[in-house]
Formats: sequence, C-alpha cells, structure tokens
Amino acid sequence: MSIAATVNTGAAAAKPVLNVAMVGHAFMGRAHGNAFRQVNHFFDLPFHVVPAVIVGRDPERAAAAAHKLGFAESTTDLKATLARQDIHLVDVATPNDSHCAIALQALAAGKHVLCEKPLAMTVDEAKSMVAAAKKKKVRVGLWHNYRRAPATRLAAQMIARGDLGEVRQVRAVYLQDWLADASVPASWRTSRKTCGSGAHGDLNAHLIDLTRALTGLEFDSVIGVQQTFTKERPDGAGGTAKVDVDDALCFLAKFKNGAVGTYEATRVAPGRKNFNCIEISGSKGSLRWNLERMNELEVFLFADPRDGQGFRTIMCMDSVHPYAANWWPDGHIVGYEHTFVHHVADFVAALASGEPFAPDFQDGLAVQGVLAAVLESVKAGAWVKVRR
Ligand code: SOE
Repeated sequence: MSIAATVNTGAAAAKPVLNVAMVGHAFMGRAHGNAFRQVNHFFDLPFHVVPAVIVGRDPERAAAAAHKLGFAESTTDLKATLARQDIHLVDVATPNDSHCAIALQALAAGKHVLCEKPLAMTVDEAKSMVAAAKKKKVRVGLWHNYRRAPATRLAAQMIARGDLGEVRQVRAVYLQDWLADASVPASWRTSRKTCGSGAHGDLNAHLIDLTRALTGLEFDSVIGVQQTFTKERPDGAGGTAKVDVDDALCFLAKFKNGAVGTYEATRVAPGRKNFNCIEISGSKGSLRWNLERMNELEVFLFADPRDGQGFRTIMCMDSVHPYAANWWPDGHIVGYEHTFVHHVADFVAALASGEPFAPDFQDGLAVQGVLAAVLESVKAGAWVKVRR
C-alpha cells in the first residue's frame, strides 16, 4: 500500500509528507512513535510527519505495535522497506548491536536516518556511519533527547551568553535502580555482545553528550573505574546468563580548556529511578538540572545582588523559554516524552531548511570516542587520551 504524497491540512496548499519507517518498537520505539504522531499536533512544520511502517522481527508483535502506536503498516522485511520510494526517514530504535548495520543500509538507500544512542558499538562502527552519511548527503540525527528539555536548552543559552563565565567544572550523574535486584532477568542491556557496555554506554553516553552540548567543552583525557555487582542473572528460561558489562562506571575527565569533570552512571542505586543530574560550575556562577525535576533549572550567579544570592529555581515552562510556547499556557509542565517530540520537530525543521541539526553522527562519534577511552582506561588503570 503506498502512502499519500501530500496531506490536506486545510491550509491553501497541501503539505508534503515525511514518511517514517521505524525499526524496532520496544521502549524507545514507543517514545519515538509517540513523537512522530504528536509533532504534527503541536509544531508547524514544512512536512507532515507520517508514522508509516514499523519494521520488527515478529510479524504479530510488529502488527500489534503498529496498531498501538498508530503506524499505517508493519513488516518484517527491512530490505523491501528500504527499497520503497515512499519511505523518506528511517528511525533506528533497536538494541545497540544493530544500529550500524541498519543505519548503513538505510543510508545506502538514500534515506534520512535517526538513530538511538549510543550511535554504535565501537568507534570504528561510528566512523563508518559518519562517512556513509557524508557520502549520501542525507540528514542524520542521534536521539540524545535530553538536549531538548526546555530547562537544558535554557542552560545551554545561559552558558553560551557567558552568564557562568568560564566553565571550570562538570559534575554529572545518571543514577537508576532497575537492576539493583539480582532477580531481574538478563536482557540485551546486560550482555556485551548486544550492548557493548552497561550503564556506561546506556547512561554515561547521555551525560557525555549533554555536557558537550551545554558547555561546548571537548574531552582531553579520562580515567575510569567500573564494577559488576551481579555477575549472573536469570535468563528467563530457567537457567542463568552471565553479566559481562558494568552495573556502575565512574570516571574523571580533563577537558581541553583545563576544566575538569566527574561522571557517574549506575543502574543499581536503590531509590534513584531516572536521576540524570548535571551541575556546571563556572567562574561567575553555576547551574544544576535534574531530570526528575525536568522543568526546573537551578541557577547561582555572583552577578545577582549580594542579598539576593543563593541558588534560585527557574520554572522553564513560561512561553519565554524554548519549546514552552508550543504546548500550554505559562507554567503548565511537560514531561520526558516531550523531549522526543522536540527532537523530531527540530530535525524536521532542519531537514527542510538545510540548517545544521545536533546531535548528528559526528556528535555520536565524539561520544563513542569518550566511551571507548574510558573503557580503555579502566583496563589500563591509567589516564587515556580521548581520540576521535
Ligand atoms: C535505560 O537505562 C534507559 O531507557 C536508557 O536507555 C534511556 O536512554 C534513558 O533515557 C532512560 O533509561
């Protein structure tokens, strides 16, 4: 079934469509699928985004996901989907070990590509994805969605205009506890073969990207320590499976401008559900963002009147703040899923205008370089230079 080339939005001219094939339909597939549908309702874009096809491994489960997420079709045939002229954008929402292969096939077919994080399993895979995207001159993006919370966008603006002065320290933690219980079964996220690393690639990847985006700092060298507290887990079939990735990984960073940073990712910190918390300290002030209080930004500036100094909390849901005006009247808060909608809105706008979009695969390669250097430093027990 081919999908309409345009949709009548009631405006003078029909709007061209951007037909999306999404590969994968689990947790991230649900978040992406919701964003592809919602974006048309809240953002005025040059394309009408159409959730067209879900590609899955199991026909019944893919069909059920297509129905639930509002996609027009489902299939298990990726090759045939990539051959279709009426598919414009391929979204990679699969486990880490298939990101590179799917993205390279989609790029070879001339499709625009959005890929889940981390970009790849290795720096070499990431380099091949960057090269393929450059060769095909299509648009690519990486789903580091936390860049697009209203509060993190305000944080980036404040740092860029010099409110904090020279950035000197980065303090970043991403703490979860869904693996704290040893009886939680093994999954693709606990096997090196399918995920590359544990909390490190899953959560430190977000911290590395977000702190790069907020500060513009580039990593110079790193040193890490990791631990796997639960070394085997039920395999869901009555046996057990080895856990060969980190439950927790902490690392120190030196940046090229002389700033220093501390990073911590864990999925075994009881009571921390999705505690992604970044604090940036500069020569003139500091700011702190906590995903569990997503719409708030805590700020301390020496420039504030002395008797007014102290960390103050900015509610970033007034229409003066990025994205806020697209949703509701001042102060009506948004959530985790809205960061994905913002991601699609900005990607589609950039695709139409030709303006840059970040994070792209080059940003993904930068993250991959830091992830790899940290793992090298864990093995060596020494500082390792970050190479890209
Ligand atoms: C699991 O740790 C996870 O789903 C991550 O993979 C996501 O990137 C993060 O946004 C939420 O937690």
